[in-house]
Amino acid sequence: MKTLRQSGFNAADIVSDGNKFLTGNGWLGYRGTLDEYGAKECVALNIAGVYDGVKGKWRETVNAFNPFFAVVYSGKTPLDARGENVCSHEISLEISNGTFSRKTVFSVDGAKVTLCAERFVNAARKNGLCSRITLTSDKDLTLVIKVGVDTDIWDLNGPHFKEVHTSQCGNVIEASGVTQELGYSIRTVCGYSLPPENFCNGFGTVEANLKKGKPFVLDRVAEVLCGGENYSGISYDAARAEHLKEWKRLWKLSRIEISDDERAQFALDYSIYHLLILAPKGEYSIAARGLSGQTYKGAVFWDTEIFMLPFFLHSLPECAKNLVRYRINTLPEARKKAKYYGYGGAFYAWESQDGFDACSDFNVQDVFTHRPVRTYFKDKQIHISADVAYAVLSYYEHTGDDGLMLGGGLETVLECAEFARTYSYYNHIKGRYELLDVIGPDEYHERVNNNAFTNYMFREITVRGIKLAEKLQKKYPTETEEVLKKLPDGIISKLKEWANKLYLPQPDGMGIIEQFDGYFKAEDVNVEEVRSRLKHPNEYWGGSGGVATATRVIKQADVIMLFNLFPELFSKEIQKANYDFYLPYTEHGSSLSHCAYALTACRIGNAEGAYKAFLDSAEIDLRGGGKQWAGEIYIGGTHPAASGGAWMTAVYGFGYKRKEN
Ligand code: IFM
Repeated sequence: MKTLRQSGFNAADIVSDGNKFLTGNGWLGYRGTLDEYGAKECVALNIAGVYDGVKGKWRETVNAFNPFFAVVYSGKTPLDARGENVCSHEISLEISNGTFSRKTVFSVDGAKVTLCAERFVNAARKNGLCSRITLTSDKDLTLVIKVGVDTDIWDLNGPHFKEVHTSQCGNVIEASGVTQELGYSIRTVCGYSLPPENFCNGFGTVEANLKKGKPFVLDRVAEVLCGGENYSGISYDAARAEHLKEWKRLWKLSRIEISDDERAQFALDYSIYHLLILAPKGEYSIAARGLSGQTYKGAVFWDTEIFMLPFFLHSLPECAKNLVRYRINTLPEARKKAKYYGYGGAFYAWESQDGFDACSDFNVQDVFTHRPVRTYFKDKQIHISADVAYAVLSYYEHTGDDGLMLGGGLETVLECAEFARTYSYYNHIKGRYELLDVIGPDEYHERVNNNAFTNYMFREITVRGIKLAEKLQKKYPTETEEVLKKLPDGIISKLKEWANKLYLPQPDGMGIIEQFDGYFKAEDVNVEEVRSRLKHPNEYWGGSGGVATATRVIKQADVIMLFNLFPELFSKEIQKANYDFYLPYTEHGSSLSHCAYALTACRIGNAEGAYKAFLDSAEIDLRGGGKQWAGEIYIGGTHPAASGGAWMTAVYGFGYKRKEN
């Protein structure tokens, strides 16, 4: 498997390299940064599913203290990749085993000193991460390495720790803190193969007496520990061995080989790598920007259910179960949210932090006025509940896991359907139920009526949910009755009647499904025209006054998403007509968009379009692409939904033919 390599140093790439060279193990993510970097260079050791909020700021995932700070000194001169004494510099990521390496050659007092460092987040153990520094010189030389656990860490909405303490005991340095809001106690503990001296505030020094041509090695074995967890003290070599073994297992279960196309092979390997480093190690889920930082508050979006889950279902079903369980476990929060807005059933969090909806009513900041903009993602993007139900049903389709369906799965699906039923409005004149005042996947058009994606999704999950209930009723009448008893009386018959009468927008004479009521009446301009109207590069295109709002230009695949989720419902001709119609209006302002078009392109036989969109999705983090700003809010990081979408395109698109019309 190819290694990702990059030679030379460019300060402008520091942030995007942090994403591109990310390592992780599903619980911890360590950005692709250098040992000598600090908070300013966005070093981060991100923890999945551990949240904290600072008063007046958004709650987000917590970054742990950084165990791998190190600067090598020759006298007072630091050996720093940004310095003038650098002869060569290279970083690499071994995607076959999740190891990040750097090799920098310095010119020091007439000697050539090579600094190598490798780092991995232990795939075999949730808390662990290791690093080995190797120094070699072509002359005898004494250097000093400043090492330590850096407590000055990068945060978007921090600082998250109060009561920060550092200490040293023998070879081990520890930094601990308690989070501000929820009071989690989190420690970063790091053991060194040589004891650091001169300890002060989490840092110490190790003297390196280099003998010509003889490597000097310093190992660091770190763990991030919550509450009363204990430091394991495992050796570097033992940790390395278990880590490599686990990566071998992961690739064995997930590699896809592509013949005669190195570029596509690497792009797909890289995408799968990004999914593997996020594979949850427990009943928690995956954030929209993975473990690359705190963007989007470290929250879980529909990205996981619709774009990533398929990979896990096919490759690592035990992780898929964790992802589905996460939603089942957060059903009480979804019920609360539905109730809060005045509905029944379960309205899932648009930005879920353990079920709590972290989405703000003002999720974008205007670049001109610097004022928060009222956005309606939280209260109107109701398709999230259909996405969750769809995921539960897909899990069942793949695994036949009756136990999980009786243990919360069926309840979740029916409650999501019930939510939509209570949200809907009965149009007496037209004799049908309608879903009014919603946002579909295209977030630039807020508060629209009868978004086709939303209506079809709810109809399908309702019909399939009822079938599931009937099947379970036959197999396990008592247990199923117990489940139904927890739900509103007569829920099945009410849902049946509702689903039969729910309005499903139909293709017009040209075969086009209108994205929402009135979409065709919006200004008919393409993406480039709308882009040319921007007055600021980071301006938000949607909301009440956005450049796209009154036009047909959409942020991301919307109607097209339907064809990927329900290909059997639409003929090839309809899919093609809609693909051709919507593509020129699609900005791909979301990383979820390219793969949706890629998948449909595969189905309609548009190989060229499919291949281009596949690469746009699979290479997004290799190219350092994707929007970095929504108004004044930073939204950069990795794009695991695009990685999942690339995987789907390879498997469901290029590699697999579904039964369809
Ligand atoms: O879930 C997406 C959404 O569809 C578009 N905005 C970004 C979110 C997180 O990726």
